[in-house]
Amino acid sequence: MTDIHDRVRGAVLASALGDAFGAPYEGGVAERLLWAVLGGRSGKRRWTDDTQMSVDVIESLLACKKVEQNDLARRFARSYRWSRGYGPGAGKLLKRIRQGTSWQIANRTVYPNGSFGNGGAMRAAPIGFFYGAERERRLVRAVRDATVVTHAHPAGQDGAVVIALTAALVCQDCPVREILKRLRLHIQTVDLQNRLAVAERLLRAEHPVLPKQVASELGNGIRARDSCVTAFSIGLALREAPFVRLLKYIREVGGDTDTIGAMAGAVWGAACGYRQLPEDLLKRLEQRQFLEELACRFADAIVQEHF
Ligand code: F2R
Ligand code: MG
Ligand code: MG
Repeated sequence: MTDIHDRVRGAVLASALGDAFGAPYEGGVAERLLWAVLGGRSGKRRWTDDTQMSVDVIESLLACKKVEQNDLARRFARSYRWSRGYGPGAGKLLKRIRQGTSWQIANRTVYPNGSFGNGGAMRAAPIGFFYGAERERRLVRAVRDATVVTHAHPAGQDGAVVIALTAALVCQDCPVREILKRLRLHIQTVDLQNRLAVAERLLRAEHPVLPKQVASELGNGIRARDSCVTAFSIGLALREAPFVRLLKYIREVGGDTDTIGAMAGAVWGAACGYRQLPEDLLKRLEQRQFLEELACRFADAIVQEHF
């Protein structure tokens, strides 16, 4: 088993764990109650739209060997179930695609300027691994192509670039300073650029930064600008800490905990690999075997393609 294989597998599983263990803490009282009912049915930790859409992306990449927008749209629409807790706009958009509207029209019908939610970023890390950081511009183009299917707004796409490029660079043990430099070259929106500047300051801080400070300075909300750099920063800051500490930190940051967990989990997994994941958490993950097999096939394909 190569190092890269372990890291890709680790990132896919850590992202699913971050989603499933973050989900019970997402949102307000009503959302938590609903999730307690839905999530408690199988006796396992149930994952949400974040993992479902990541599965769709991985299966599409394995089938098409590249980002193929029509295939992604079909898979996203086919997999949609309200009970996985999709974003409100995303749910409407996917139902329209299922009814026959093309994604090029559907992606601007709910919000005429496109969605700037974090739903494109939460599923972006696999694209980073698949394309690899060696050909950075090709990677960024592929991420934007995959994201625009549901998130036409540039901020939704910038969030996805932050997560995918970071995951790919972390896989190569790229230093944080260099990751920030590379991200700045590709991020188009002022909001995300500003968030990166704040993250750089926090990552350089001499003392550990408290979760509350991360939430107030980088955000913890459902919009890409309020969660993607947050997850980036947490994943990098805690990449040498045990996975359970990452989960605890994310709970304390609060807000969109499943998605911050999924994105920070992918960054953490790319740094630490599968072997560092706690078995007792994996045992409690819904459809563990299915996710493990998929992650393994995906890692096989990446190793064959790049190495
Ligand atoms: N659905 C959830 N969580 C339920 C909690 C909802 C919460 N009370 C709330 O609405 O704040 N989680 C899942 O959704 C997130 C991913 O969402 P995605 O796929 O980006 O969906 P959507 O609907 O396109 O965007 C999310 C929200 O962002 C705002 N928004 C986006 N674009 C906008 C625009 N152009 N103009 C105005 N608002 C825009 C809206 O409030 C959207 O509902 C993940 O957290 C996933 O776990
Ligand atoms: Mg979710
Ligand atoms: Mg979420």
